[in-house]
Amino acid sequence: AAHPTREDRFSFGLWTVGWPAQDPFGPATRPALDPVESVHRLAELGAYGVTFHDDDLFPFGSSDSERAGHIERFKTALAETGLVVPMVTTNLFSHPVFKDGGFTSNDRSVRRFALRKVMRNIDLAAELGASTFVMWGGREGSESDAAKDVVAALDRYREGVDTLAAYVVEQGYGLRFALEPKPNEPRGDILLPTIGHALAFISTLEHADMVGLNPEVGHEQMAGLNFVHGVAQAMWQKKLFHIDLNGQRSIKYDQDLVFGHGDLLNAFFLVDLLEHGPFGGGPGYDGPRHFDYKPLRTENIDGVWASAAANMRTYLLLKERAAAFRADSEVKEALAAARVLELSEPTLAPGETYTDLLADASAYEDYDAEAAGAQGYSVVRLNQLALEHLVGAR
Ligand code: GLT
Ligand code: MN
Ligand code: MN
Ligand code: MN
Repeated sequence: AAHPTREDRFSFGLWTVGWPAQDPFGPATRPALDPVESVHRLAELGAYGVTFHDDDLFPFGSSDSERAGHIERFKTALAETGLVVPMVTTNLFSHPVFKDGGFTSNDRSVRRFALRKVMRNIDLAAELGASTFVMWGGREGSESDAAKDVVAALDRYREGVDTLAAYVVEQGYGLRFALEPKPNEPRGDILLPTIGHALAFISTLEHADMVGLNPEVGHEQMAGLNFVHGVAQAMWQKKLFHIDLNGQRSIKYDQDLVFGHGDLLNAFFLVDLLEHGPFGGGPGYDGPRHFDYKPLRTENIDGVWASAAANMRTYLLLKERAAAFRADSEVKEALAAARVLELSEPTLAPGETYTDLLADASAYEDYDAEAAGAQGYSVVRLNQLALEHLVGAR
């Protein structure tokens, strides 16, 4: 059962398996990978989709005919393997022109160039049948509070997303945008640093309905936040348009580990939420299970494909364990003992108003707060049952 198939809808960025493992302290340890080979290998391993930045497919500055040639080879590989392109994104962070940002560079000409680069790539995304267009603003930010007017930057960020949304609507493209938060790296501080900041920003947009999130496991964890909580709120606000699965071990640089190779218990509850929805009922997540990770710098090409397979196998193993957790009668009893499902019951009765609440002496005047304060919630037993399912002890 832990063998991936197309129905599992696993997808990978070309930049993940294709990362040659250069870092700030040393050069690449692996040769460049041909996107065509990545498409074939990912298909053989059981993925259904592949995603990319414009610059992953054709080098920045390619002539029109070079660009077309790269796209043609890629399309042939897609046709040969049946892989689809569910998501496309734009590189607004590598070239030095973007060193102070794309949509929010202090230099207006850079902002205009960035919008044009994205529009061109939106056309390609539509041509390839993608449904989601990710925007990760890695260079939108600063290292100095003197050097960036954050209020003006947010105006320009909104202007950029509004302009691009209007373009998508007027072209009749069936695309939705997914903003990807990250707190820092490569900038000292990045705008829209967390799921919460991004959700608040989206609520100010002209086309807020077509803009959601692409949260990444490690990015919330870099900020010390609980990824499951963030994803749950994104789902609650119907903004979980896409997801970047990977692993991170605590607050430090962006590790982009294999999914589950970081906070494993949080990964278990994440898969449980995506697959089964909240405990009290409601939909899970039905989009692609997209891996955004980096094969370790220690690995050669065999290790690259082993790590791609590991992402999918870990997800499927956690999915199995989560299903067993949900089906276990002792877990059901423990959920009831912890009163987890009681939270789905509205606090006021049907038709009840605050006037009725004020008149209810049992809610306040006669309420035994001491007794309620003395009760236990049996959380440890429930959590231990989850852990035992996770490690295969049940
Ligand atoms: C880059 C970043 C990722 C984003 C990608 C999309 S690019 O690798 O670190 O988290 O998802 O632009
Ligand atoms: Mn990351
Ligand atoms: Mn990354
Ligand atoms: Mn990502």
